[in-house]
Amino acid sequence: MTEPTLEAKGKTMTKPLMMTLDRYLRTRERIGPELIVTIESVAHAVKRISNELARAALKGELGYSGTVNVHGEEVEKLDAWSDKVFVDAFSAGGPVCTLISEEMDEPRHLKAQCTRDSFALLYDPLDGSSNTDVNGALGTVFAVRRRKPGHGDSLADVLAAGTEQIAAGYALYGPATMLVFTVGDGVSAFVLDPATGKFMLWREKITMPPRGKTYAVNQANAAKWHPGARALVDRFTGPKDQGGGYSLRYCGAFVGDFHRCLLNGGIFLYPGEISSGRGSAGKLRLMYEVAPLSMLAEQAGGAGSIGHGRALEVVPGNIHERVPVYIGSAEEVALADKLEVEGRSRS
Ligand code: P6P
Repeated sequence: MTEPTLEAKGKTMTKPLMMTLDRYLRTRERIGPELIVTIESVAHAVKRISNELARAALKGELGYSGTVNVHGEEVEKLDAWSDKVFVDAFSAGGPVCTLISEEMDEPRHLKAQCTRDSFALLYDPLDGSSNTDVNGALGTVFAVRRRKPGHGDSLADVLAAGTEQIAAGYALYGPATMLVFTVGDGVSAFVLDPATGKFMLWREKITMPPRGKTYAVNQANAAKWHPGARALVDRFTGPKDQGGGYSLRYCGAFVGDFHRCLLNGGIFLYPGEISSGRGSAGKLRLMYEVAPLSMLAEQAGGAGSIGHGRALEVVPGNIHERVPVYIGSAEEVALADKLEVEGRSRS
């Protein structure tokens, strides 16, 4: 029996099909047993993080850990704790043999789990963690890639374009905890029912509006951007009859800003900066932030770009490589690319 596809009727939603994540995973031909186990383990880690975030203030678990990560960013207590939740969830057996995390300088090789059909899991356990202490939006981002047989400790097979991802998704910890992912045949969203601890299907085959009304960027950095990025934001803030009239919505968590684009349309951008070192490529990391969300964007009919090319075609030089990012509705991303190219040709 094929389940009726849940159709979104405008913004009002038909009642969820009351289908659990576990059952949904088993109705999809593209999802084999190893990927089912992997996505269910992600969901388990997300539930633990969701529960902890709800109680952290009461338990005195907010604030900084006192350490700095490989990116030079202060590590929140919950960053480190969330990363350990993932390590624990995937070290107890299963098809994942390599963990690559924003919070780990080097990959974690789970050698005992390496077989011919192993996966690498790439993740940011707690995205937007500067929001932790102010009860703001937070997320988890993940991607799954197949490992090539005989990889050993080499990462050559993982350091490939994002088109190699076989699954990608995120959790958004907001008023509700949502899990949104794709395995390459459309984007599905689940909402965690606190009463049962089950992820319930909320929407499937989500399509991103081709154009939105909001843009998301840290505009305080405008003086450091290339001309194309400035021209793009000038367009959004200009007269409505000249393609402007947009509103700025920026929450400090990539996942939260992306989720708004996925459902309502619009664009998130974190441009590169005219400076040396880190700034020249912007802030966001390709392998466990930009590539996973770019897969989702494309699967929903949107786009993910680095300003002069498709983000999913970028081959990383290292696991923590940063890239500029313009992601969201197809029309806004195409405009971003156009203005970026024009800006560079003039400078
Ligand atoms: P800024 C969070 O640290 C993050 O990686 C993204 O989730 C977020 O969009 C961005 O950085 C915010 O950066 O420079 O605006 O604080």
